[in-house]
Amino acid sequence: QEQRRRLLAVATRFPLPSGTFSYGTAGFRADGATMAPAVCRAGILAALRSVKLAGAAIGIVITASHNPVGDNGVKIADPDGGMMAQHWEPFADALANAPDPDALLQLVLQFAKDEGIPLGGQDTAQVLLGRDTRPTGAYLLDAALQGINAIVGANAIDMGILTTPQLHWMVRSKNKGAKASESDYFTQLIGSFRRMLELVPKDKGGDEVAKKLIVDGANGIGGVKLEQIKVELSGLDIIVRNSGKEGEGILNHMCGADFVQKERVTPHGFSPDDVSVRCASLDGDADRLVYFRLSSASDSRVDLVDGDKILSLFALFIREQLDIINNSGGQTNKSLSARLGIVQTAYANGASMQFLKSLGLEVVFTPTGVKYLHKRALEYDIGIYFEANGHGTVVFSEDFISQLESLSNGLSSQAATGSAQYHAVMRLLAASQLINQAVGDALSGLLLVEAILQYKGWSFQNWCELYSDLPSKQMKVKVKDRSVIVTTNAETKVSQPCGLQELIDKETANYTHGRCFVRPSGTEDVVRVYAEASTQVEADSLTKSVAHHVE
Ligand code: 16G
Ligand code: ZN
Repeated sequence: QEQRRRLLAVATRFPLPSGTFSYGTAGFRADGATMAPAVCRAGILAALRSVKLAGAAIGIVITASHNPVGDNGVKIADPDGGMMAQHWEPFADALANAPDPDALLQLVLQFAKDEGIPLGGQDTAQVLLGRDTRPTGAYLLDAALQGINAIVGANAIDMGILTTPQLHWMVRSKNKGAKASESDYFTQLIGSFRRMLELVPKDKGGDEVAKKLIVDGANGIGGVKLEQIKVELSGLDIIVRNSGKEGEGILNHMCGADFVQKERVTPHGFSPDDVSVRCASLDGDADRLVYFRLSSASDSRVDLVDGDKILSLFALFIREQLDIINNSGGQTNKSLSARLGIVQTAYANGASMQFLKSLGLEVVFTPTGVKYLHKRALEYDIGIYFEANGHGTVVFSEDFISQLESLSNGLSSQAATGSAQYHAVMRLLAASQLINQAVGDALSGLLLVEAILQYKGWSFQNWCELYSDLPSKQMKVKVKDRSVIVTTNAETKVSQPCGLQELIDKETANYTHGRCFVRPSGTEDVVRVYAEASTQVEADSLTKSVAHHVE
């Protein structure tokens, strides 16, 4: 009775606006001012999910990532810190679109019955909440709290203004029974970064690797957090631009990882004086990371290091440590059995795939969206995934981590802590602590990049030269109904409408190294066209001619 009363009351307080919500690739997203009903319902859903999972902590993040400051959104994290299990998405959609309080109540009761979710108990659910710096954030956080509190026995914990990956990390840590506050997060990041630097060979690091790093914070939360910890990152001299301070500019406007990766020009706040300095760019909620460098002092074009090249650096480093451990013929003849897998999407530059395969690595593809890549990466002992746009991380299996731990114990009991093998084991352990295994995290990714550059004694230029990107082009095409396009094979082929794939193949055959695919966007009402070819002119022209067939 109390449960029914609360649900009806909260649904009455947040009547549905016009338009429909769809959980999409990354949760619900819309104009921030219209989001309260959907966010409130996401709160109900998160609490139900926690009840279903025996009270395990669930996360809610209120953010619209790289989208304009007026937008906002809501996303739910599962107990392992990853994205909410996909089989709950249809319920999320139904709940968000329930037309009136009665319909909402019936939907919840029916779903609870079908899923075996016991309603009405005490202390049955806990939900951690975080939000980014958007002006509608506090208002929407309140709507989420009201949604959570509409489920009897649910406890909500507001973790404050955070990056998206911080909240995912907290959920994961909490459910592992580990410390889960923001200061615990920073302690882990700073501590493991320091250990990585201590393990840099003495002949490396030094002067080749410039300590200076300029970070474009997208005027979002990532810059704020980086300012907070940068003094503790010895070995790095970090300057934050677009830090989100009063007067520095608008969130994601002419800055941030999405802008830099798509436009390939310097973000707002950079000048010709920055030429040749290593720069990084985060997005508004700090789950995307790209690097860049001003190409010349005379214009604003940049040399871009995208997610593919970050992935390649990580893969190279991890592969090297595994080789040291297994081939050093050193103190122990125990070797590690580790399945190392790389996960990319169709947007990965063809040159990156060639490079990774030339290292003998297993490379697989999934559709766009972190939820698909992450899940696939978990199938390996070490799974490395990245989207070209800078979303990505490394995940380690528990079994592999315990193999490393026992190897390190064995080596130290043999007084072999000076061996190359021991150092490689310790580097992998430190990397597994530094990288955020819940979800892609620009801050932790940035520190891992910096540690690896120092380890290798590499400049930005050395990193760039791992391989050269094939020229590529992206275009959006506005269509009446994007759902008429259906794709298969990790979005590389069109299965519907009939005949479109043949047209794409025919156009592509006219170009050397030509590759092209089209897919309906998961976040906007458009169809995206992507093409690669051996010159920029050819890539542009292939994109254009295929876009013409889509219109
Ligand atoms: C979302 C996804 C991102 C993906 C993008 C594609 C997450 C956390 N974010 O931002 O991974 O690259 O959508 O957008 O999964 P699109 O479908 O509009 O091209
Ligand atoms: Zn983001």
